[in-house]
Amino acid sequence: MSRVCHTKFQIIKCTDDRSCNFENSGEDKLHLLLESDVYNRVHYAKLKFVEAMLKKYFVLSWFVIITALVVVITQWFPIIEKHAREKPPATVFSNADNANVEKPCTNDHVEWRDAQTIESVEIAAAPACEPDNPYTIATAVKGTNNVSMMTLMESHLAQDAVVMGKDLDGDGDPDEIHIKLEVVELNGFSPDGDYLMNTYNIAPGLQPSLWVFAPKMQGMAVKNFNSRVAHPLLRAPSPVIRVEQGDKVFITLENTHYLPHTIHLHGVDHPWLTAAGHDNDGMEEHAVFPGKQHTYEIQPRHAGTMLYHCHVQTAQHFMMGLNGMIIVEENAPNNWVQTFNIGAGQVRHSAVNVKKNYDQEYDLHYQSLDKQLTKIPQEANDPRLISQRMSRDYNMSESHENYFLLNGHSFPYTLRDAMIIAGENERIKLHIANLQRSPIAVHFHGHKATIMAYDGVDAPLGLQLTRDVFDISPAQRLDLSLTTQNDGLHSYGAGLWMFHDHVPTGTTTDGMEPGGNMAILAYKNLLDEQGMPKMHDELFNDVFNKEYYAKQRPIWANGDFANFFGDAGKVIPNYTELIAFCTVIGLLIGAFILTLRIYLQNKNHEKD
Ligand SMILES: [Cu+2]
Repeated sequence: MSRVCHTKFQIIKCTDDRSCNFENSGEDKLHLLLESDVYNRVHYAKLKFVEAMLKKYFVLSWFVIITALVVVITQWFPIIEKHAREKPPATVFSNADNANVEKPCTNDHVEWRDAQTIESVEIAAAPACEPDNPYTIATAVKGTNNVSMMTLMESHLAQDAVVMGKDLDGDGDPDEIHIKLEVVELNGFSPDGDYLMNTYNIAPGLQPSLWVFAPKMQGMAVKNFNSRVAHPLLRAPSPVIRVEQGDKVFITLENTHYLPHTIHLHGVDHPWLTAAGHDNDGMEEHAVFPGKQHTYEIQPRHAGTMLYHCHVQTAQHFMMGLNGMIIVEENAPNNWVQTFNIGAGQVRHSAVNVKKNYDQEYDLHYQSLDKQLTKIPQEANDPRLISQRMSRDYNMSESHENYFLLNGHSFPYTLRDAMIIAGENERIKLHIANLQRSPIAVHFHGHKATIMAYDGVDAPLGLQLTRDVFDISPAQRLDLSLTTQNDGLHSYGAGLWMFHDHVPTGTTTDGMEPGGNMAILAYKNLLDEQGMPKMHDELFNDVFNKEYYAKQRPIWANGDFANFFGDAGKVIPNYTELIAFCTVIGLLIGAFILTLRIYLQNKNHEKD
């Protein structure tokens, strides 16, 4: 297509757009030029103009455009949120998917719950769903050297885990005790595959890596050949150790772990050096290396609730779980104490003087874990890397407490084994130790307990305070007397009374409630035949569910909550606003790209 054009310009030489030269040819000369040529010339002139403008105002113009863009985005971007404020979403009533609900009680060893006598050791009944192994208890009382092979095998303790020696004072109980502890990693990385080994769930689906002291055991660290689940003896917290006042106690740390550790006996009467002049205080400079062992020697003159913990890279190793209670019981005739209380808390064979004054006894170990710290052993398979990440990359001063445990479990698993189970008019002794990073404020619903000892030292009468909240700083211990006498002061009567750390984080798991160290002071008649509290099934369906702690479950998924509130449906956006918004943004981006192209094109022209 062509047409006649009048122009006062004549193309003298034109090889392409960039090399055209024009000269004034006078009014009398008319030339036919193709339309495209005219267009090219006009277009070129325009480009020159734009280029000049861009050069002059490029920064200014884009400052204006970007400012406009920011204004538009900040004004329009929250349209969905704005919409939710103006017009809340519809309610969705959905039946929760209960496919992942765990059985609240696994009933693995129902027979362990009964009161029984093994090897002439009287073991109290443990009504909770997951009782401790009574054979381990009997062996921990009598010593691995004083029980039958059958009991020893059932106890799963190693032959030299608790060896009882001579009765030095002739009062009918052994006074020379040899204890062996190992160090075990739970939920650690396996070099054999992409999975965790010695798994131990603190709550449904939650497997943070933990290090614990464990009594030296026989056999496999897992349940069986086909399982990666840790043997029940290997669990959090590190076991409570009980010895008698005046006993000569030898605690040997056999370091079965890949990093160096020690045992520091916090608050326990012990000389700085052993009889042979070796370290006895467990400081870092005397670390026990992997594969090595060291024996600490104590002969405590003072009874009370004390602690033991690792003192190598203390902050990290402590928070990984290498801490426990050591309780020195008052000296008494025929006082065979339960050397290990592994796990649940209830002392099923109390010392003589405790039995005289109390109906029951519990050890309550409060502990917290940092999600980041407890992930480190799962992300590397090299002790140097793990150490480097824990002590250099990880910053303890920026640490968090994400999981809160009572006796090694978070709610709802605390309902399986960490309940206090009471009858009416009982007197119960509680040993509470705060082994978490922050202070705790333990509160009992429906009860006021009385402080009997602070940090293992008996409280004088004036300091035997009766309270319903007990503030305990890190590493402190309180011995309490809890009575279930329904007098309106000590107890308000039978119930399923919750007890928990009243610091708001204490009842959460990774920020979600219910969780954390929530447990129940349950009156016996309010437990079902499995030893679980008679609570709404809906609650159990919600929390005995790994989806819940993976934050994949609706907030109110079951029962009355679900029927009343339902779940918030999707917020429907205002489509007109959304389309307009997208169009404007699209145009602005288009304009930017276009001008940038022109700018660059012309820059290239200049170069040529
Ligand atoms: Cu350590």
